[in-house]
Amino acid sequence: MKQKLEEIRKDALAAIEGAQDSAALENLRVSYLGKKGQLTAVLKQMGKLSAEERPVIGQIANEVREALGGAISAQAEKLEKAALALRLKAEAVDVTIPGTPVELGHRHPLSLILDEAKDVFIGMGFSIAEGPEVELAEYNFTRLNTEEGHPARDWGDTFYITEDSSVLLRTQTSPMQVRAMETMPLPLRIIAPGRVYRKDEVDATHSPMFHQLEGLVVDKGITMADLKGTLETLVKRLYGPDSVVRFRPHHFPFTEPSCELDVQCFECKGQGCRVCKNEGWIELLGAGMVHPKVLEGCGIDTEVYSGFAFGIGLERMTMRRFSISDLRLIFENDMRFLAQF
Ligand code: 2U9
Repeated sequence: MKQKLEEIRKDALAAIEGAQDSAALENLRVSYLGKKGQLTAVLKQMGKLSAEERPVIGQIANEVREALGGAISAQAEKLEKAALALRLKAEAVDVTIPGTPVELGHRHPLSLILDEAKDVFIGMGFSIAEGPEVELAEYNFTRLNTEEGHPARDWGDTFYITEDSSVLLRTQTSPMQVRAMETMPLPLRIIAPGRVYRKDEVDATHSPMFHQLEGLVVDKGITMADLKGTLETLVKRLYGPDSVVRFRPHHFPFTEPSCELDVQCFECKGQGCRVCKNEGWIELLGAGMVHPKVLEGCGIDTEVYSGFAFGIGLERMTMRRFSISDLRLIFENDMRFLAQF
């Protein structure tokens, strides 16, 4: 039996040292020290020994059990450390490597131009009006001196919401200004930027939805001089102090007198070239003195107050500023186009 015990110690220690994982180690523990283990089987034979042999063999058996138990614990600790070291290596995070760059967005060219124009007007004491895009014909036309039968009211040009033509998608941001004149105290200095809608087929210069920036000043003693000074300042702030502007007579139902403002072609200084289609001048906006009927429609005494207004097509201004040849580029959100701004 002594020889058997020595044999078990030798084989077990070798097998324990060779165990590659905790499962193999547990199997070894069961096969040697378990209820049906090899060492347990030998110990069950102890009854057959003489009184002299029993204590001797018993001591050796205990030494073997302790040796195996110790070896198993040591191997388990070794395997745990190895597993931890493996995990630490596999899950190591190198905090010094550069982070994943987050692609930053940037403002759309239309927003860049709108922000610039807003800054100029806010610098001149204007505030910004907001208003509904779904509007009443009353505010979009009637209150702007655009009576029934005017071509702008045609179903072919305007997106109507109701059959009776009383509700529509606003064709200009002027309705916001009418609402402001009805509700805000005078004097008034506001700009009204926003989306407007007209029944146009999409092509390089037209879109059924586009953006306008309109402005309105109502105060005592406002004249065309205020209109011309304000708009010339806008152009010089947007296109540089050497910009040259000219005013041409025009007609709008909501302003009298009306005019259009041209800026001298930056390319040819008025000689005529491809950029300005040989005109020498580029049309930028429309404006005029607010028609007395429009003021009176808002309860404003035209003996005391007068005002001027203007309207700018923002896409047109943006295309000119960034030499964009096709309006559709502004709406298509092609990143190859947008990444240039
Ligand atoms: C009120 C009274 C008058 C706004 C004005 C224009 C001239 C004008 C066009 C420019 C390019 C529209 O986007 S566009 O096609 N607009 O030429 N707009 S005067 O006049 C107003 C506005 C509000 C109460």
